[in-house]
Amino acid sequence: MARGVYSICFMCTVRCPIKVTVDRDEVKWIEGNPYVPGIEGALCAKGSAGLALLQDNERLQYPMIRTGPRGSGQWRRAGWDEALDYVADRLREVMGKHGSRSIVFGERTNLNTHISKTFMKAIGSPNHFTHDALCKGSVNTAFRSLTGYNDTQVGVDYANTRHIVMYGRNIFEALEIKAVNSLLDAMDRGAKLTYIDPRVSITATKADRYWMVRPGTDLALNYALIHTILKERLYDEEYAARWVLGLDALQAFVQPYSPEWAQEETGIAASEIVALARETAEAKPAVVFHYGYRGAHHTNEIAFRRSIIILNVLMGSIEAKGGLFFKKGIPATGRADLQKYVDQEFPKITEPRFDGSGTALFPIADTYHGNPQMLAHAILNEDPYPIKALIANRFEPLQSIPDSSATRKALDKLDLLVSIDIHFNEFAWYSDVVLPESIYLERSDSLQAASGLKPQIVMRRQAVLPRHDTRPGWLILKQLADRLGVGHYFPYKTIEDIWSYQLKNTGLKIEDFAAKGFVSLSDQPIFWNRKDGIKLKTPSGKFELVSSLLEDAGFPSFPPYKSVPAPEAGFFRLLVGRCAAHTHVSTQNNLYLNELVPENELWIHTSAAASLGIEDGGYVEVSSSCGTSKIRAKVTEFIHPEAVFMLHGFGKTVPVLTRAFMKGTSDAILQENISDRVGGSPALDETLVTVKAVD
Ligand SMILES: Nc1nc2c(c(=O)[nH]1)N[C@H]1C(S)=C(S)[C@@H](COP(=O)(O)OP(=O)(O)OC[C@H]3O[C@@H](n4cnc5c(=O)[nH]c(N)nc54)[C@H](O)[C@@H]3O)O[C@H]1N2
Ligand SMILES: Nc1nc2c(c(=O)[nH]1)N[C@H]1C(S)=C(S)[C@@H](COP(=O)(O)OP(=O)(O)OC[C@H]3O[C@@H](n4cnc5c(=O)[nH]c(N)nc54)[C@H](O)[C@@H]3O)O[C@H]1N2
Ligand code: SF4
Ligand SMILES: [Mo]
Repeated sequence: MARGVYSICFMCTVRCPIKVTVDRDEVKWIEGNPYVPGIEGALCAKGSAGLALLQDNERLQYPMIRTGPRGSGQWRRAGWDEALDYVADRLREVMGKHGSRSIVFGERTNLNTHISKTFMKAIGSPNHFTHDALCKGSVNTAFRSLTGYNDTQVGVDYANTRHIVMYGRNIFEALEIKAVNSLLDAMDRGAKLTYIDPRVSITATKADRYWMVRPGTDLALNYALIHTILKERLYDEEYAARWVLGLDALQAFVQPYSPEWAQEETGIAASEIVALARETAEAKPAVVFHYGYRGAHHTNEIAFRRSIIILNVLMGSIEAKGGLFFKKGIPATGRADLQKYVDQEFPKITEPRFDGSGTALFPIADTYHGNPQMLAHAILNEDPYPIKALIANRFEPLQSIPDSSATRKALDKLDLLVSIDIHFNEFAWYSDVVLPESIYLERSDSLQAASGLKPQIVMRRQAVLPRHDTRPGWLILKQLADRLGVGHYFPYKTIEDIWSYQLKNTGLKIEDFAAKGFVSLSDQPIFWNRKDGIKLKTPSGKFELVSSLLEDAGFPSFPPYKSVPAPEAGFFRLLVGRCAAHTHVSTQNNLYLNELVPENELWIHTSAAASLGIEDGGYVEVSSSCGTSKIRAKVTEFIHPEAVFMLHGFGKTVPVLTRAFMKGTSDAILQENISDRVGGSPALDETLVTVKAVD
């Protein structure tokens, strides 16, 4: 008989709650969890394609040890004991010769990150990094500089907003189901959407106002908005008087940055900029200037993200209904937080991190996450010390870090490459040992504390038995730890042991999750009082426009604007992004999703294409200072003439991925590895490329 299993989707990182209908160990149907407001059965295309992932015979099926040269595709199947012994032996050798610090563990944050971090603390290495800096490190630092909280502790009240402004936050393609549904409902009730992007994305087509900004100049636009808001006293004066530190300094700073000045730089009419300032002020405090993720990554990104958050502060929208809010965690509901293995006592690690995070290179980046873009530099230059082994878990160094040829060269120097993945990604194919994880439908994971206006705890529960000889990540790491003599930090055998450990002090039980897959801890949204109750964590207890975090590290709070020159003739700024049918580098070979979007194309403006003799659908060669690759052209009016654009995640060179093999190209081949050293993110939209027609 069919039964419903409540769990959490993992076709992308958003982790929507789902209901999986299972009959005799077969998945019959996947839908959004009907009990969750804003989800109510909904799933995106990728979520539905979980069925194709389960049945995919091109995914990793058993542990493997390399037998030929790296990348040759020569493997032998191994049992788990043999593969784990092999990895543990090599790790022990490396640690014996070069110390624990020579081992690096990189992963995309996931429900078991507290276990991966435990693993690294147990073996005594400071070098656990996450993908965070590659995604939104500068957003993280910008929030910390202004509020003392990082970006994951902040949310958007889409449902109640009256006007939302997005800078390349392409929410209708780079989507989160609940946010999209809530925003569409708000728009039905009259909320306005202003969208700014050098490219006409799907979000642009749904906006009330769309501006094709000149690439990389959004900061000029924001300085002009702030200039207008302060000059016309459009801000929330009472809120500013209570909560803001440095308003006078900001006012003096933006004085020269008039809308007329910004018009020259951005290509957006001064009158339009003034109109937006006035319109958003009318809707305040139910206004959101979305802080974004991946749009506009440049070396001055920190200043751009701060300017967006400052606009919210001026509108008094932080902790207002319809604005931004600080996410409330389990303790805000009077219960103790989940217990984490990583909070145990470990021998102290005194070595610095390998990636410059928290040292002179990236002094104020978030050391919890690190700066993975330094991987190749650190390995090739043994700076600050030799690295010898890399374990990548749910992370793809060869496609997710800019300048893949440098990364590959660096990997060649390592003694051990281990991939914990579900697919043969480029890194897995190049590694020495592959430890295949069971997919999300075949495994349970650690509980997730879902903080928000109404905090919850959510459970991923196994729906069916593993189809192949795969294991959950939390078990793989424990079994490695056992072999390295540090198994006592992993006091569990089953997932129930992990759940009980996590829930120990909360007053909740595993059974509480059976009915709906989650436990709600508050019926009412928890807002702090905007008059006197906002618990800011900056030293001053205020929104620090003049930031102690920045200034103590020697960085100005308000760096003067540097004009962005138009690329020289023949050059274009390479912009990248996502589409609704794919997740980063993970889904290009999925049977269903590959059918929807089989390859990426290079968007190029009609006028530029005409002068270069490029035809729509024809092939072009794209070159940067790092590499060259071939891709089909999409000739269109819908992109700024200074830019070209491609989707991230294509260009697979692993032959066993028959559906995605050699389709399109990888942006990481072309992107130069330069960073915003203050915020911590690589400047992924900074690279200039040339384009020429080829056969
Ligand atoms: N379908 C799908 N959804 C996802 C994901 C996924 O992989 N697939 N991933 C999730 C993750 S991890 C993330 S970080 C988010 C990313 O969410 P977004 O940041 O919204 O997504 P991107 O597609 O990277 O969009 C970047 C946009 O910025 C624009 N852009 C480039 N340069 C500039 C500029 O100078 N100014 C402005 N204003 N815009 C510019 C690009 O043209 C592009 O449209 O999406 C999340 N949701
Ligand atoms: N060049 C370039 N680099 C980028 C970006 C870009 O646009 N261009 N975007 C940046 C952003 S926003 C982000 S968030 C990061 C994302 O960077 P990554 O984390 O590297 O990307 P993903 O595609 O999310 O997943 C990486 C790997 O996880 C595997 N995987 C999927 N599910 C599971 C699972 O259940 N278990 C295990 N063990 N593995 C699994 C996939 O097969 C894939 O090989 O990339 C960043 N880097
Ligand atoms: S947005 Fe889609 S793929 Fe991502 S978790 Fe939600 S349903 Fe799954
Ligand atoms: Mo991301």
